[in-house]
Amino acid sequence: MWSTSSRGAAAVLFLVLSAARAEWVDPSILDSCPGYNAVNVKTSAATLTATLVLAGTACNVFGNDTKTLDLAVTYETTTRIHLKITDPTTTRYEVPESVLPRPAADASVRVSDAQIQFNYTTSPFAFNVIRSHTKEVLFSTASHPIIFESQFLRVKTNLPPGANIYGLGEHTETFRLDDANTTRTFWSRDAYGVPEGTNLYSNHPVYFEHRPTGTHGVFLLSSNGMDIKIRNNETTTGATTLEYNVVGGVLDFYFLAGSESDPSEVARQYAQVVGTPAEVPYWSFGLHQCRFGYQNYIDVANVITNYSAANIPLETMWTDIDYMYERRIFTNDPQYFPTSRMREIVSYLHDHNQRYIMMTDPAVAYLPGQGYGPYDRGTALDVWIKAPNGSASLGLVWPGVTVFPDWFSPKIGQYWTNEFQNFYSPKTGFDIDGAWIDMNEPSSFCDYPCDDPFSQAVQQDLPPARTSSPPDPDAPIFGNISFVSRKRAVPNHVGDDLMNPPYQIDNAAGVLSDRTAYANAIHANGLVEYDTHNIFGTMMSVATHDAMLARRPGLRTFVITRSTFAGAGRKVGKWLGDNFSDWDHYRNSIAGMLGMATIYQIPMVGSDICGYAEDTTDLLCARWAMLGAFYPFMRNHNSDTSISQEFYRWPLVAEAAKNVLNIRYRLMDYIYTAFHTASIDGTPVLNPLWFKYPTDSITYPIDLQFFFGDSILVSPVTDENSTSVSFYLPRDRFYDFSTFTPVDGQGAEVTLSNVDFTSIPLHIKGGAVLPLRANGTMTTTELRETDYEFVVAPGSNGQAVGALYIDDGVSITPATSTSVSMAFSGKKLSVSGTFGFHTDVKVASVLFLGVPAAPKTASVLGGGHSNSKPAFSYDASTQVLSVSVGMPLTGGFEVQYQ
Ligand code: MIG
Repeated sequence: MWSTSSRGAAAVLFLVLSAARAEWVDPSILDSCPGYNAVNVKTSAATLTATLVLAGTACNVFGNDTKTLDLAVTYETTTRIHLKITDPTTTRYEVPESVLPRPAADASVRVSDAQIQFNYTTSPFAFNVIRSHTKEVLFSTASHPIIFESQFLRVKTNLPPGANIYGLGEHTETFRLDDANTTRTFWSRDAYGVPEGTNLYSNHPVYFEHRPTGTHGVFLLSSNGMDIKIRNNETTTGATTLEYNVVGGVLDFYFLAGSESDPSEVARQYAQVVGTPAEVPYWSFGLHQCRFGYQNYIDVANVITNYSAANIPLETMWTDIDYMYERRIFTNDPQYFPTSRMREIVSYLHDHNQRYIMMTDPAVAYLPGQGYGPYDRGTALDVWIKAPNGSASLGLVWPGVTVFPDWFSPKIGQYWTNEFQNFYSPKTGFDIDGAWIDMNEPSSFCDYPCDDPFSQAVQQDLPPARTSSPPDPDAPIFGNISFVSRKRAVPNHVGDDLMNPPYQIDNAAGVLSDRTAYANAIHANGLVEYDTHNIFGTMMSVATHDAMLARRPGLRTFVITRSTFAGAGRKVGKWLGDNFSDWDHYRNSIAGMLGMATIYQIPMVGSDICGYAEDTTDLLCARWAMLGAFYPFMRNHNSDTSISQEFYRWPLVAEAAKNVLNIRYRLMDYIYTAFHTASIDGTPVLNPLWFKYPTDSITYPIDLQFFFGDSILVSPVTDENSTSVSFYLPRDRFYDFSTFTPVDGQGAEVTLSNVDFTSIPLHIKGGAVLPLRANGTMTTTELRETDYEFVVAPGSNGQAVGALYIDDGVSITPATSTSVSMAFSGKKLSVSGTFGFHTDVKVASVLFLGVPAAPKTASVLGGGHSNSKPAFSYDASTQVLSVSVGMPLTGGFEVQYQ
């Protein structure tokens, strides 16, 4: 039920401040602002509305306090409360529905059934969100008045001491944020080196808070610049708190109940708000090779050749901006990357079931009257972001002075798709299989104030000259949618200072407009970059997804972006940007990836394997190849000034890569199935340990181990040049993946001191049936023709379950598919499901793990393929029983032993 208590007006200190241009304000000053009283409270069914009236003398900290506000609270589902506070007198910016469609509310929700409850006091207005069952307070603004000014919004909640907070990325912090002193700033930034403690490329203002009693989530749907501060040293109370300081928009919160027992539930609930991830093509799980600095088409061809010579399966070759003519998008250098030779390379790849991807940047070279089609066509369609005076807003990027596409322009879909179709034409151009989009924070090299990008361009000598002469043009190779933004009123920014807002967020780049598009730049629909900066990358992502889809209708797209906002995973994957080739970045790639895959619903994610900037080493690269095999998106990439680091460059690294790619490829249907499930309901494809052991508090900070899918525990060696690793094995049944031998976790650290540089510790969590593919193929196309080996790894209760989803691997809506469930108990594996997808592939064998004694008999039961005496073998030292099965995937079957 709606519950309220009236605490009477709190005695507060009224402090009137001049609108200070301060970055730092004593929290007690904000806490002594008057806040609001709730009047006119109305409830109907699952919705509460009220008017909030400023409860005293305005404190006007960073502008004028808004006198009256509208509050609307809706129980949208039994697990989700939506709370919005807006200004009824003016249209303030909100993230457009075209960028993030809002979920519908379930009209039949009864407040009494909700798993979380909204409680409030009226004077002053404060609210709590509590877990209905346990009455725990999950979020509470009590004693922290809400502040609502034109360019400053503040909401603050108490947290339990030692709160376990995850999310609020993109960041390079530990996966569990430091509750003592974390400031997370949200303002997309080209964050070379991905430094800790700074704002990075992407913005996901959502956190999950975990307690032994449950996990819940809080999402502030805002793309405005903000700081979110977590502190545990409140001066007066010593309390732990989380505080939002936002420079615009409205207060638009989603509170997610999560669950008392299964942390992954909150991930699914978040997916109900921002959408589930796009299904990716099967081939995209193969190995990707890239670098900045392939000098010419011969380099590209050689890398492809060398991978195959080294017998390392290369699925997808990439080309960075090197291919461009003078670094202009939608052009190629006719001498270094001539169209005809590049078309040969792409045909070669396609003939060998391999793929090709090229980079596209957002910024378009500003070259009026010089015959540069992409600029001329965009100008004709009027699709550039504008400066306040109506001219195109200029930046400075790779090709020199640039304009930026306006993703809100009504013609932008037409423009972008047309450029993609022309340049990436299968018939006459570059027939790419996926797209890579970069610099979409958007990044500019122009230092603020960027009054004269032309002079800065001269100083920076852009584009840089080629350093080698062009190759022989005949050299032998291989010798060896557009956005439909709903009409909405232009947000009212009268009187606002967009360039220098009174509250300055902690943007590591400096002022809001430094090295990016100006905050006062205007979109076709009247929105300003001040509000939409953080969604630029996501809008480019959607436009690129649409363009790729137009090239290949009906086929899943594969787009990898650098900048994302909440919901981007519906369309694209993401790489974690410019890390360094060092052990720190190797380690913290796990936390970065877990954020994207587990919390933000962008599971197609990975870091640059072996490191991007500076020089890698063979030992680092070997370790990283192996860790990277458990990134959903597995790509080796580095910078133009770094030494070459393709896996074949060192015998040791080649061997490590081969070993681990073999494992990854065997697991490919397992992870593909996990992605399919994720695309339906948002179940995470990677799991931090605490997701699986939510009451084991030792797991809460662990971010050097993780589960790939539900059941493969990855525990990489984490120390420089070391061959030993201590990692945590929860109290549970595991199996060593390399031998399939049972290992009983004791809820303690295990030390392995003999991990050579070509192996990585992996364990299967008991309770799983894994559908493994066969060993040793060079492409995913071949892999899909190999038989399955089902591995039954029972949990401590003797039971195991698994799933296998198969389809054509490329269609958005496959004509047929197969969904198999595997269940093991009492010495019997039962396989059932629907078997629509035609394949000649069989389940060749079933391995039963942890079988304590040799069985006397085995049998296979399944229609015409039953076999009462299948061949089987048992290894007492590993306790593995292997049964020959030879079952086609046309119907259910059973395999048992006695
Ligand atoms: O200013 O395209 O993060 O992966 O190699 C650097 C060149 C631009 C940044 C990307 C990186 C890419 C590089 N790009």
